[in-house]
This record gives sequence, C-alpha cells and structure tokens, in this order.
Amino acid sequence: MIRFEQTFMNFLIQHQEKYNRTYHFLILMDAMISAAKHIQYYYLTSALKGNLGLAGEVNVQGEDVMRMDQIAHEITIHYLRASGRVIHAVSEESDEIISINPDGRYFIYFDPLDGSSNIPHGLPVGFLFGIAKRNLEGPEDGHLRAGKDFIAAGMFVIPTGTFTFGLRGAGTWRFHIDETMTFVRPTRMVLPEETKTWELSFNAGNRLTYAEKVQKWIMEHESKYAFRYLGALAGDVHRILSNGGMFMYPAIVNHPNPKKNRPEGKLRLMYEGSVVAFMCREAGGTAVNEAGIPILEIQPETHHQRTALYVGSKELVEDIARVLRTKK
Ligand code: FDP
Repeated sequence: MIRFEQTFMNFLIQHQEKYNRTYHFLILMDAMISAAKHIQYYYLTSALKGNLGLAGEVNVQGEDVMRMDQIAHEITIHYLRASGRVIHAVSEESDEIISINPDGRYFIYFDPLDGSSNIPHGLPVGFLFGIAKRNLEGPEDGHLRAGKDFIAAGMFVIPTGTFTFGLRGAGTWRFHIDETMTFVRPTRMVLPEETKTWELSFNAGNRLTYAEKVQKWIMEHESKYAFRYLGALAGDVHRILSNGGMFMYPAIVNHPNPKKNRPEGKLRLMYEGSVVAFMCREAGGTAVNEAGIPILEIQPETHHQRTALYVGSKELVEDIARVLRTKK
C-alpha cells in the first residue's frame, strides 16, 4: 500500500490562516520549491554534463561550461519572475540588486548554491533564502531588512534532498524529498537541550587566526563535544539543528598574512547569517556576531555585507557571546 505523506505546500496551506500568510506567499514558496527541484536535478546530473567546472572552461562536447552556481541563480530568477510576487531580489551571484516586479510584495535574499568548495566533487551544497515583506502602506523605503523582519527563511541541502524551513512564530520544520521530487513529511526541529549529542563546527585550520579570546574559549570547551565540519553552511547547520551545539565562522584577525584577515567575517549577513539565525531562533536557539550582538538585530547597510557567525544552541552561543562582548 502506498503511503501518502503530507507535502510542504499542504503544510503551508494549513499554517496559512494561523500565521496570517496570504496566497501570495504560497505562490512565492511554490516558485522556490520549483527552483530547488530544478537545481537539484541539474546538480545530480552536472558531473555528466560537465557543469561542475569553473566558468571559462570547455566541456568534452566543446561547449562552454557554465558554473553550477550561475545555473542555480538563473533558475531561481526564472521562477521568481514567473511568480510575480517579488519586488527585489538579492542574490549571491549578482553584484546588483535585481528588480523583478514593481508590484511584487516580497523581498527575497538568496544564495542559490552555497559551499562552493563542495561543488567540484558533487558533494552537499546549500540553497539558502530569507523572505521579508515590502511596505505596502506607503512608498517602499528600502530593501535591506534585518533578519528579525524576515517572515520566513529556509535552506535546501542539495542533492541530499532535505529542506529546512522556518516560519515566523510557527517553528522550524524539516522536509525530505520523495521519489516524485515532492518535499514531504514535516518534522518539527527543536534544538536538543540534552548536551550529549552536541557538536562544534568550525574550520579548524583557521583556529590560530581567531581572536585570542575565541581561541581560549575553543580550548576550554572543545573536548566536551564532537567536532564536525562539512564546509557548506547548510549542511553544517542541518546537523546542528538536529544534534545541537554550535556552528561558528569567527572573524579572522590573526592571519600570518595580514592581508588575509577578515575582521568583518566571511559569511554574508542577508542570505547566510540571518537565514540560519532565523531558523535557529524558531528552533529554540540563537546567533550572534563577533561583537556578541544578535545576528537578527543587525540592520544591513549593504546587500552583500559580511558577518562573523556563532549559531546554535542558546546555552553555548550565549556563553561565547559573553566572551565576545568582553574587551580582551
Ligand atoms: P564556500 O566559501 O565554500 O562557498 O559562504 C561560504 C561558505 O562556503 C559556507 O557555505 C561555508 O560554511 C564556509 O564558507 C566555508 O568556508 P571555509 O572553506 O573557509 O571553511
């Protein structure tokens, strides 16, 4: 007997009235699901098509290779245009803010294929996005919204086929792709309080480049937790949401080559930091930057703004935040 599972769209319809989301939002989310499936399909077959290479290369058929992240960007913009619900989009793959429909109701901030070091291997990458509402009452003031103003945020892990989705006030939920490429079986994600599964996730090769107080915190705490690092934010945060613990990408301030320092952090605020911070908040966790300020409170000044990121279980993030807020 075939078991029919609850689909993502069905789940959204059920939550629609309760959380005051309109059919416009459903149409936008339908576009994002279509984009994700399309990217998933492309990614699964991209090694065969020679699309895992760098732009500028030529594949075995003598055709110009398009980078997978450019393909993913174009796919997403195509579906967003077709939906007609978005006024402006910010994409990791575009220097400029993309105007889509002057009558659109939403801003969307996305990274269509995050975790680029995994792409040449066909290993897991992420498609992350955050959604905010435009001001419908008066002239639109701007399009750079802090994470606290998001109404939803999500991440697809590609090609694993999982979709984690946070909806303001309604929690964070995980879906899995089935054999018909439908995202099904909502499972509510709540960060475990029990510490025995907690993990720490950071690029260990960078540890001597972190601020001394961050290095000290790591030395004092790391033996208590398992260490895991995939190198793709969506995959690493996927694990933290299930197992608890903390993902961090601290500021680089002690690099032997000072030109390689990144005091402002590496990850992007609008479509990486705020997205995972929003989902973590809805799952009972929190996130801060290098100054110990909550990520969701940071008002972006530019659309590709960077941030340091500490995200995960409240107790751990708040503990390191106390250290980050101290002078030394
Ligand atoms: P990548 O540079 O490979 O695209 O956003 C960038 C990101 O990946 C995140 O997905 C990932 O968490 C992090 O950077 C990995 O950076 P490192 O390779 O420096 O560890």
